[in-house]
Amino acid sequence: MARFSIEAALRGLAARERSALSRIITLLESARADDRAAAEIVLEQVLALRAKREVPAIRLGITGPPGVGKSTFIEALGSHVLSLGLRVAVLAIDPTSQKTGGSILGDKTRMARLAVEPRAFVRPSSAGAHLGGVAARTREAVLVCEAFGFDLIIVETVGVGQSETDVASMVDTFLLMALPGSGDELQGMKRGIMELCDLVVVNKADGDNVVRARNTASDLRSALKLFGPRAAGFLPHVLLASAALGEGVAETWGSVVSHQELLASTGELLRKERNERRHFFRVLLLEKLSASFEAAHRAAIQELELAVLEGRITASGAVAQLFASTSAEG
Ligand SMILES: Nc1nc2c(ncn2[C@@H]2O[C@H](COP(=O)(O)OP(=O)(O)O)[C@@H](O)[C@H]2O)c(=O)[nH]1
Ligand SMILES: [Mg+2]
Repeated sequence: MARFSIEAALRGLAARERSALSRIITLLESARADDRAAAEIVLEQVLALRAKREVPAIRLGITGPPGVGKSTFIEALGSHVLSLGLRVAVLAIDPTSQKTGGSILGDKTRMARLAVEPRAFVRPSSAGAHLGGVAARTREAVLVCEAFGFDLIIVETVGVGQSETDVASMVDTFLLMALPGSGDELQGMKRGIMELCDLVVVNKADGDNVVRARNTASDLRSALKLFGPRAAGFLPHVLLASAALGEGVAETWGSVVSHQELLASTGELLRKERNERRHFFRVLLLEKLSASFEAAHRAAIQELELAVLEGRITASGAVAQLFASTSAEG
């Protein structure tokens, strides 16, 4: 990265300059040791700036299979929120984008208005192989967006693997997007996601799909009832939408706001925030611990890894041996 003036970037952030925001997020994403050191200084200031907010940002996670219309829907929802005079940021995690190289470009055109609007900010990041690492970086990017003063921060993630659990833990409201489909397809929907979500939007409820979408919505309502209400007796809303036609978008925003109000009035928002802080601390601690342990015992780790590869020792035996030898050193 080019020489980075921490002070200039922080001044820019406080003055709500999007270029400063981009530079800070790029710094946070860097794996270089000296960038990481600078990132820690920046994060301290970011947390201080964030703590000065009078009204917290609404943090909304959106997940769903590729092609369900997440990006199109975010453009519509974001535009609606902008029309209410609010500021919106979009952080998109796409583990598939590194392979195809196409989806980031696609997102730029699908979020054309948000990409140019001064009160909006769109940041795609390619998760690649290090999904865990990207989740930690996204968590930090959310903090920076909160410090910047966005009213709504959307984290878009593809519904694959662990990313949705991570994203659910860093947002207040978790929205699942589904396609109109048969009951069989819904059966295949991962139970874990159904348990995590606060809101379901059946998208593409347009043209020939309208009846199918209505049936899907009622199937989903029955399925969600089986899981029982969330904390505070909240049963996830199931809404129909057409991101392409801009239908169901204002209603979805209404549901997000009422979910947020419920979380605030029951103390759940505060509890989430505390859990989130602890989780974040643990994630950073683990990251640091594993990096410094690895650096201190690289040779021994490599030797044992080879023994594991060749079947000379079991994985758990190797870990036990490593810890026995390293703790003997003191
Ligand atoms: N008919 C219809 N098509 C849609 C709708 N929303 C998105 N699409 C189309 O579905 C495709 C995938 O959309 P995209 O937003 O990229 O999906 P993502 O992968 O979930 O982000 C695009 O060709 C969109 O134009 C909708 O509400 N109705
Ligand atoms: Mg997308």
